[in-house]
Amino acid sequence: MGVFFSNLWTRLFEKKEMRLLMVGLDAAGKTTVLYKLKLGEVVTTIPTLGFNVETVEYRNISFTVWDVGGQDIIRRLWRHYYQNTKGLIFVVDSSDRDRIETAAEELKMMLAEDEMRDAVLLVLANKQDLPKAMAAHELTERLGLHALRGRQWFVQSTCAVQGSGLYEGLDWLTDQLSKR
Ligand SMILES: Nc1nc2c(ncn2[C@@H]2O[C@H](COP(=O)(O)OP(=O)(O)O)[C@@H](O)[C@H]2O)c(=O)[nH]1
Ligand SMILES: [Mg+2]
Repeated sequence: MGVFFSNLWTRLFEKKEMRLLMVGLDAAGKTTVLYKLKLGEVVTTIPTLGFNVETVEYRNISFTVWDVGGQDIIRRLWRHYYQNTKGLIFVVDSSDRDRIETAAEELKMMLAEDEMRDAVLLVLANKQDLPKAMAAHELTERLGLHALRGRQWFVQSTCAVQGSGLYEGLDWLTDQLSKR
């Protein structure tokens, strides 16, 4: 899979350093996505108690990953990572109907951040292999994506454990970013 991505991202190599954030509720599948991409060494840092950040540097692109949700005191620390964000990847466990509203609220809060103003949004509708998974169109509705104004967004169905859909999702994202 790594080969696919190196081809995909040659388009962006000319450009300067960019940061992609990948967030979502815990257990959505973010860490699985990160490892499946095989971009490089995943570094886990714990800047403060209970707040794990995973990063991968790949050429001029840095991936920064953490779990959203939880206490406001931790929330404030996230801002440090928002700077220069070009793309937000929001990972959802499509089978987790109990927490889809929480996920929607978290997404809304992230997008309201000033530094996220120009970021394109890729939603990974993950765990599509599970029987009760919500389809992309239902997630689109539950996340309120049609109500977003002035935002480029896309929902990609994925199964991170198999790696399916990841390439397509990131292809969309890099397409959007290379157009800029
Ligand atoms: N069935 C299924 N399980 C998945 C998928 N993606 C991740 N998981 C599982 O969900 C759990 C949480 O994944 P993880 O990547 O740790 O989530 P994170 O908390 O968002 O980093 C793990 O047991 C994964 O194996 C998927 O597409 N389908
Ligand atoms: Mg994780």
